[in-house]
Amino acid sequence: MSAKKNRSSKIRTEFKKKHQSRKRASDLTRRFQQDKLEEGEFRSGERISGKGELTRRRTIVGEHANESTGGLRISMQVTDGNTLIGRVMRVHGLDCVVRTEAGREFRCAVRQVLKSISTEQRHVIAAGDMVHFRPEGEEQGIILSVGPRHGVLSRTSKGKRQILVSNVDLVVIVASAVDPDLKPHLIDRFLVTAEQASLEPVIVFNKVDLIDPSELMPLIGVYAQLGYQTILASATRGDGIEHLRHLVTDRQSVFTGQSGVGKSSLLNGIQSGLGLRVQPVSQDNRKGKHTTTTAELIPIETGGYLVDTPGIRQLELWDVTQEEVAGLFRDIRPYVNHCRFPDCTHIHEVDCAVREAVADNRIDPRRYNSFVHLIEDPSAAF
Ligand SMILES: Nc1nc2c(ncn2[C@@H]2O[C@H](COP(=O)(O)OP(=O)(O)O)[C@@H](O)[C@H]2O)c(=O)[nH]1
Ligand SMILES: [Mg+2]
Ligand SMILES: [Zn+2]
Repeated sequence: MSAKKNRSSKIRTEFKKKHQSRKRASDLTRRFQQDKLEEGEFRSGERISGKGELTRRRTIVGEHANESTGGLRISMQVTDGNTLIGRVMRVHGLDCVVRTEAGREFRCAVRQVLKSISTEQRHVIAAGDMVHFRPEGEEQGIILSVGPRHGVLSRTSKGKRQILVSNVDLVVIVASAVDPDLKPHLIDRFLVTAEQASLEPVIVFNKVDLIDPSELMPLIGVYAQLGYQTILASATRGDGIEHLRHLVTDRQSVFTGQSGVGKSSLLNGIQSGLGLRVQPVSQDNRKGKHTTTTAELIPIETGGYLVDTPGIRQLELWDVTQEEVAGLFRDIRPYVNHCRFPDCTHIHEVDCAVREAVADNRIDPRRYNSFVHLIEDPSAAF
């Protein structure tokens, strides 16, 4: 196992040394993205990168790769050497805006063949996707293929799965200590969403300038014990901004949380000059009227992307079934197989190991309450 791992990382290192030594050292995202592509269906294709964007380049790692991933399909499409790789910043209907690693943006349409492949999904392309495209002029292009996805946030709408954003590395759950009041139940909901998508969450408690931070310690203690990273922040005073910036650099991060908690303020703090609109808490009653329902990526100057989800109120509990919920609470999960009834809901049954653990304080009663709320009202509005 470990020998295999070592071997592949060695291959990758040699590859970087040999072929990427001219790249800037700060260019981790790009390297990361290329590694991703090499592992997926782009593997055996010709890869285009580097200074002259349209120069052809062979993917060295491909020689070491096994052939089981079906990369041939792609290589046929890129033989003219006139293709680029980019990341989808946002989707507008059947068009989308794709950004290359050099920062050029192209408005791209989706190739007909790809459209017809898309039977399961409403859109074959989602924000965050890595795509291969053929430029048509300076600002337009045609998407030929979509790279493998990880970190997908999706929801089912009218019986169809809609991918909101793909290739997410981090979910930043923003809560405010006050104004609006701290709602730990809401944090727990977002945690469930992150767990379900297997995404790393970090919990930010913003507006700590308005409270005595020691008030938050019991709550933070519970989350820390579950292994969740927490940050105390104040967008106005600057607390926690450096830490956050460090976390999001070279990754694709989704910020989520109730409106008014300071998401835009934090994002503006992370990237000066971003200029997202900050709204007084009380004026936020007209949610999502004129906005789209898709996500939008914002490039970070130091590398990485922030994902803004303007028309999406919050990360909701997409595609989480009721039976699944207990397993998505890290503290409840260990007990679910010890209940008397295999289909125990952990709410009212006798001999319920979960309820016993709550009674003994082995599970935090407040967390259990969140669980019950979530089961009883999965789509509760906040
Ligand atoms: N006191 C204080 N106010 C903040 C802080 N962060 C944001 N705010 C205020 O909270 C309100 C909502 O901020 P905004 O960034 O628009 O929240 P969003 O809806 O989550 O994007 C604005 O009036 C901000 O000035 C903070 O750390 N401390
Ligand atoms: Mg905002
Ligand atoms: Zn039970």
